[in-house]
Amino acid sequence: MFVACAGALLALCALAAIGWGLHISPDLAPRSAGAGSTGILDELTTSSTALLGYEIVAVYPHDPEAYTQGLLWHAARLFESTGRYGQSSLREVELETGRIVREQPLERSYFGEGLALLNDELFCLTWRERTLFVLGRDDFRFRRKFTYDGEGWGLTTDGARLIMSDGTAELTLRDPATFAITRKVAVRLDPGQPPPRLNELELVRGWVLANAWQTDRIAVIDPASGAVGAWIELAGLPAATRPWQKVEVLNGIAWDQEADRLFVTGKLWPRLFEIRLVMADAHEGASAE
Ligand SMILES: [Ca+2]
Repeated sequence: MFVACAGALLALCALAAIGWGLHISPDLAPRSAGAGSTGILDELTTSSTALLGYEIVAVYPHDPEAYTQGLLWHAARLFESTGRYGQSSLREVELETGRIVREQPLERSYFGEGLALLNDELFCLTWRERTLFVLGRDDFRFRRKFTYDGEGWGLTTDGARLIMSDGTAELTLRDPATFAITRKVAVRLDPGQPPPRLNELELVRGWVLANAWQTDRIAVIDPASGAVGAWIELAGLPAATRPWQKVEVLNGIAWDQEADRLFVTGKLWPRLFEIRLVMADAHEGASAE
């Protein structure tokens, strides 16, 4: 009886594994590289909202213990910030292996959030601790800190200003020397559309890409007007490597500007994806929601 049950269980597991493999293998097959991954963003306008989809270009390992809050690429280096009290850290990660090259933990009383790089300094937000840490890019040493009002969620930069999200549908532009707010930008939505809770950010081709918390979507926002040029629909990304694996929400966007590679991952995802944006649909004068 035991042998029969164990055999049935094994058969079920094998079937599940085969089913899972069949399900994901076509998606995971690398596509031809070289066409550029984000060029389609240059075709967007602020007067209509497009719906974009994706193709998987490459799949890399990602620390399944990393509660990803910030992700960025600079000069062949991948930087990541992670959250949760007692587990928050700033890391430099090797893309191909997921190995942590360098790590700076935050004190247990801080919940790490968004991450931006400006010149040779890393700016790391915290969630409810109202503290921004500034660290050296290459030595990960703490240099300065600033305080701010409200919650810290996502952070990116346009090369001159820091751009921050706080879990609302509003972005704040800030002076990197003082972290003072220089401008607020409310995301423009169609009437009746639920306001997205903007989380991890990345500036790509002049647009702010923002993870909309607890969705599989990224908003493509014009930081000057707040207009949404597109939504990127990322539903179906095979985040887990096992069907029973617990993964959290999509969060984490990085752009390799030189090679035009776009990376996305999520909280506790064992995978990090390089994707190419493709047009899925377009709505003149209307949101894709
Ligand atoms: Ca980012």
